[in-house]
Amino acid sequence: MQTSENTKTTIVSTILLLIFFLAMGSFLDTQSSHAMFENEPILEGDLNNDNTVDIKDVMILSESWLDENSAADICPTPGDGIVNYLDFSKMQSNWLVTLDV
Ligand SMILES: [Ca+2]
Repeated sequence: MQTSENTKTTIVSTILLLIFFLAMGSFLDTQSSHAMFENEPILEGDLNNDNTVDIKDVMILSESWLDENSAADICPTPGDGIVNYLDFSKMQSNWLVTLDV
């Protein structure tokens, strides 16, 4: 019973975070489609390595929610052992950013 409630709470929390994340993204200015730092080789939050942080990356992170030892564990660098709101936050900071390669 407790596990079922925890699972339900986790799912609801994940959905709320996803909605929040998407809402924040819609308000972000797409001022630059390029990386902020010219020599930055890695775009944090680009979990599928297509040089853009977008909904595909959010889906990967959501599927890894609360997982340990996941490639989606990107914050704090080099990861803290769990995929959680810190990783969502880091991804949000690069939302819709695209690297020219
Ligand atoms: Ca990507």
